[in-house]
Amino acid sequence: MNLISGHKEFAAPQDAAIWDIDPYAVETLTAPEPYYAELRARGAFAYIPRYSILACGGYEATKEVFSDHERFASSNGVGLHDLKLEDSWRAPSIVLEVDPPDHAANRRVIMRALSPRAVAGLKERFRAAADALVDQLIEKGSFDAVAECAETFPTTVFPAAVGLKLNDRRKLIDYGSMVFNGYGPDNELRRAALAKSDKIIPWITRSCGRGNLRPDGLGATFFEAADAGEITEKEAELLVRSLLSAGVDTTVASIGNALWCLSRHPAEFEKLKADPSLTRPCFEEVLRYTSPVHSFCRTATRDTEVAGVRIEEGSKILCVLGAANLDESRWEAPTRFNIERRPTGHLAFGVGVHNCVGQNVARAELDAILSSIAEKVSSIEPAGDPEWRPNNAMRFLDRLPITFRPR
Ligand code: OVM
Repeated sequence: MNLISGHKEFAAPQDAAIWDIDPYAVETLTAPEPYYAELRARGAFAYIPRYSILACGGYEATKEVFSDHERFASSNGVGLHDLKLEDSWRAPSIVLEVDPPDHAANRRVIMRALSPRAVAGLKERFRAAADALVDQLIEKGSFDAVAECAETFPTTVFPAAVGLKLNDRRKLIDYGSMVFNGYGPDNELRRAALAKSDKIIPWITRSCGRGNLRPDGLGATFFEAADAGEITEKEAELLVRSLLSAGVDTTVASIGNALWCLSRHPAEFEKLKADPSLTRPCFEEVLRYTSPVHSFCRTATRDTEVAGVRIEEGSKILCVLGAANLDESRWEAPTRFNIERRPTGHLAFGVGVHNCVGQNVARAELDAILSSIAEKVSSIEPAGDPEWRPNNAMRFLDRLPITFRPR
């Protein structure tokens, strides 16, 4: 078997367009909408020769691949590298990078830790932290919403909720960069992120140990499951690692992207101020409109067919969630940011057995920060050009200068 970009090389299927694009070029990652549109226009799947992958971005095909864990496995990895064919830079996640039936038991342990009741218990602290931060930002007036809000808020409240004793914002952000850039090809982004391994991995590993988690945090519940014999000690540590992998960059992206949307669509912010019950629909629309996780892969477990395209066993499929969430055949005026849309069925949290298990925590964080802003801020104004931060799996900002005027 020939390996290409870490997975099995396969030929273009007969009915798929062949497209010589680099989805991982910095220009594509920082301005993806034209790539999303062209991907959808080329049919259900496009074969990309340089990586030997099939990319899909139409809503229906993307949803079909993502929903069917029997035909499209996660255990070969959700990035380009096939975890079954190559050693990875980290041990595979026991929830993200695993298939049923093993997946279910591990996911159940996380679901218990992140239950609606457990998350309800965090809301007051999230809101108090949001209020304190928003007061500070109003005091400043103009600031970089990435460094001073989007990165600050989750790296303050989330490690505290997990019960992490060794909190270090910078290391959490650098680890997130390793995880999400790690899903891409061996490009400059991936190499630069993984170059920090020597500093970050020992710290993350230590942070996930039982002794470094407070007994009242979410992480400690995994060790209760270990004590009950439900999972092993090592598995409990890996579940803490999953929280730290999945819970930081995703919410950093969501907050930054939300402030980008609201600062560029002031009429939508006016709607939010007038009706606080739009906080949650506003977040869902930010997710649909910006897709913080822009793409994840699946691997065909057998010869199969989707939308009339024959897919051979072992094919790596790049599911471009960002493209599916802007598909004009699924959404009316998809390029319009409309917080009253209520975009049920968006794929930003995935779909199927692997759909985001932390979505209640994400919603609680965004609810806290957006409600606080809607109550305290009269206008969110651009104070300079936004800069996007290229990342092999995330769509988020590097810099967003804005001004908060008090209400
Ligand atoms: C994990 C993990 C890592 C990254 C993302 C994710 C979006 C999960 O290590 O389990 O979900």
